[in-house]
Amino acid sequence: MVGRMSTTTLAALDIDTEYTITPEHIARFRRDGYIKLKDVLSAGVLQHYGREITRLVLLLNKESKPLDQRGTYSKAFLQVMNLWRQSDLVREFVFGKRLARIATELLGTRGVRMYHDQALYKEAGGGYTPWHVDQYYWPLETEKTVTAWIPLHAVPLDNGPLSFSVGSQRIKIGRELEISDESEKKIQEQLKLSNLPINETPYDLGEVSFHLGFTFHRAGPNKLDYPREVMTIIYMDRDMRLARPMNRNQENDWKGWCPGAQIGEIIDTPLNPVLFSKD
Ligand SMILES: O=C(O)CCC(=O)C(=O)O
Repeated sequence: MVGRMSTTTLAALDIDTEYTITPEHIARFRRDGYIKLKDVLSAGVLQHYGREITRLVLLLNKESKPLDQRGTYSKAFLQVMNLWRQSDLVREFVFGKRLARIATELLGTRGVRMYHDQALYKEAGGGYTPWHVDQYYWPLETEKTVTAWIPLHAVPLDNGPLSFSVGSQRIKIGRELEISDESEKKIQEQLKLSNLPINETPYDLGEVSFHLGFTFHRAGPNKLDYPREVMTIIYMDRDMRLARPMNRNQENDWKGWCPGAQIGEIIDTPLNPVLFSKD
């Protein structure tokens, strides 16, 4: 009886087994620049690790102003980064093979490394997240990067789910804009001209999305009276090399997320462990 119970518990906390990625998933991800996958993580996993992630977000976030006294960026979410370095339990979650294998399959690489993780909690009444591309911030040589956006609960439309401009990873506009009212306005205008569809849909419990570093995305405000709790893991090709920074944010990212890496060399620092490898 005890044996059976512990097997059930272990199954409920599965973060390592393979999630089947089909050629159709890969083709869709590469065409659209993102994919939303259902039933990736169980309710048990999300509750078990989510409790610890929430504890750390409340403990470590540095926001002290009320929402109505903040700018657009800090109204959008409480942001706490590299939680894997703060807690063995979060490290276990972030080092899980299930998500890292999906990232590897979607990118078509030999494996993936950690760029960094971050929790993004949109508070009750929190503002929208402006249109942007992530790779504006990253001093990386290629486009082989993917973010797993992992809601810790179901996210209805009024809770601020992530939305995507479908196929926008191919459009070379707005890549020089940091997250701001300006990026929201200018990118919105450009995307309208491009006539690309927008995917803004709720997330079911256990659903996870994966988006490329150059796919345009945003999130609506949280109109509900409870926070939108999301963990993210940013994966990069395990053979990714450091590029010469092109802006102040990329300089800061180099210092923060891959200190000691050398321009033109593979980013193989203690902060960038390989999370999944095919060999
Ligand atoms: O969670 C959000 O509101 C924005 C998330 C985002 O931009 C990202 O994960 O790249």
